[in-house]
Amino acid sequence: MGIVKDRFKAKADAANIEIKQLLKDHGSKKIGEVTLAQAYQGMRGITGLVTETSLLDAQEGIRFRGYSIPELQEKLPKAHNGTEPLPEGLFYLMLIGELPTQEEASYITEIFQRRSHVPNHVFAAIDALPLNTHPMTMFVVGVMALQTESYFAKAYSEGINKKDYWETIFDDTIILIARLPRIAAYIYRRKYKNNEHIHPNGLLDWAGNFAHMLGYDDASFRELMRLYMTIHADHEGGNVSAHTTHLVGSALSDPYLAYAAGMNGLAGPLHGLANQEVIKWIFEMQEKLGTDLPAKEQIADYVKETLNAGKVVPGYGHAVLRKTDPRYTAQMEFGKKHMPEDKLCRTVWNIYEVVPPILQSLGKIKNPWPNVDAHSGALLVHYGMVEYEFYTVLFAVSRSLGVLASLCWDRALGFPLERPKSVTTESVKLWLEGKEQIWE
Ligand code: CMX
Repeated sequence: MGIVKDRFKAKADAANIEIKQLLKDHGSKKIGEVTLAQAYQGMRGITGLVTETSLLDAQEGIRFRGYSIPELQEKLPKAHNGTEPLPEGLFYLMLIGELPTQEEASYITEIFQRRSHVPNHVFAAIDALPLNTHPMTMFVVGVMALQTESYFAKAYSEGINKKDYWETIFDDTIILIARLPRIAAYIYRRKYKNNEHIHPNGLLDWAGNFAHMLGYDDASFRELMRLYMTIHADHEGGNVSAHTTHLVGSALSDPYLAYAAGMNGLAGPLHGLANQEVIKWIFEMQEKLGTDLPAKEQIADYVKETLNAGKVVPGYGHAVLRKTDPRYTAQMEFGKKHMPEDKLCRTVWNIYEVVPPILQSLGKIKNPWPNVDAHSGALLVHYGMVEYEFYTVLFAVSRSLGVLASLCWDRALGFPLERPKSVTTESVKLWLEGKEQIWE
């Protein structure tokens, strides 16, 4: 892990000096205010975290270290004969803050390959679960079983100096990311493919090898996995999976514990599980209407039915974004390039025309536009991956790149235990009557 680890250390040392000075000069400056509504309603818009790897703009979407998704598609290294970015390159960018060369991305590929061996007890832990267990539960159980390997937990129990925390966090991060595709593919093959497993191909890149182990060797599916693993990797720090990983990591829980906690959050239907919900919802619509290419009017009626039943339209809306998610657009472009006539993709594009005005007409939804999850499933179904309960595991493998690169930064910058203040409604009422102060 030498070169990248040394570079990370040099960047972190420089950042530490800069941040120390910044806090000395400006530490008491106010970064925002908190309203009572924000305290009660999901803390939307409160700036209270530092996450170095990416930044989300409500209008423009995500930028990773300053680069938008189209820019990453252009500038990040590609696989041989490929046109989509290598997620290893994005990981390097998030970790080091600079675009990697082709050699630097290959170096990450190589260290992931060398560290990818998964110990048998992890498979045994997954095998102990009934086959009808949700794949995300299997995945988190697999990650938790792998926690026996944590260098950080071992070093901490042996009394490591706090200035060295980052080093074993870094080692755990690399090893965990390297092993996740094998764990995820094992779950897929166990649950859906008669427990027939496929050996890793040591000549392939991280996402290409993942596609191979899942059992999809089509060159364009590998390209899809490279794009998928890149665009799902990070979405700044406040989303449930990133924030949870950061929060749990702040207790000095090791990367296995922190990442598993974050992925339990990703498994919620308002977050990453929405990708399975989208396809489930479309399949149910197709069945109900008896067609695999419903007309726009039929889609509109089905959307209204969903809303009238008190359910959300999955894949639409966002807590921060206020325009179409560029991750949706990147996938739509992939679909138009590789499968323009695919009926499910065409349905997804028709839904895009139908849903926003309906949501807008309700008058309460802040963002009627599609998010990343509105599109991903249709591309997977095209290649034959119809087992939609598995989709959030793909999201989880990708998300490891961002939340674990961030965790390395958290420890390298010496971020302390996270502990915001909470209040009770009783104390709020007393405060409103002027009888009690509710902040320190
Ligand atoms: N369908 C129906 N109603 C929706 C909606 C949707 N797609 N999106 C928002 N709303 C509703 C909210 O439930 C809320 O209703 P109430 O006031 O009755 O409680 C109201 O509109 C206002 O919500 P908001 O401020 O616009 O959105 P939030 O920040 O509260 O929620 C999100 C954001 C993503 C949870 C929400 O848009 C949603 O539930 N979307 C569907 C699920 C989804 O696609 N999640 C994936 C997000 C991306 C990801 O994390 O992977």
